[in-house]
Amino acid sequence: MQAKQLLAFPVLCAILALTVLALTVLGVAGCGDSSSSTTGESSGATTEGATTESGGESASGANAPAPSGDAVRSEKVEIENFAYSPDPVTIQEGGKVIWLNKDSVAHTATAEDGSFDTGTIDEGKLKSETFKQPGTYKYVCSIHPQMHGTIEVVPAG
Ligand SMILES: [Cu+2]
Repeated sequence: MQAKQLLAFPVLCAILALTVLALTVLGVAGCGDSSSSTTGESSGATTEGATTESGGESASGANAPAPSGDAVRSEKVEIENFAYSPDPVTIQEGGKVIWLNKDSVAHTATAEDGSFDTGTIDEGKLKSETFKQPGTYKYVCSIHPQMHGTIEVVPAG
């Protein structure tokens, strides 16, 4: 009789302990699921930010000037916010300047001495001029005369 009771008690305790353990494990597993999915989301956002940064670096690298100090055969001038950029520009004789209008209004590149005139350059459009004679060419926008630019044409060689 006594022996039976002694045996039954630890068995009952063991069953209770296992039940508590099982519930605890289930509870922990549930918490673990929700917290791990949250971690996944935040690490995804971090990756996006890093991608944007590296994209910016490569874009600025593409805009870097050529390492050579020699005058170039052609130069692109962007027109933005009623200004020519870069300004002044230097090209070789026989080279050309290409203007790109990034404004939403039309502009021109018109020589002060009348030696060249691109005519109207509409929004998003390109116009180019070739310069055969070395010299300094000052130009304006015939629509907005306050806009000024300069082209230096140097002898080839
Ligand atoms: Cu203009």
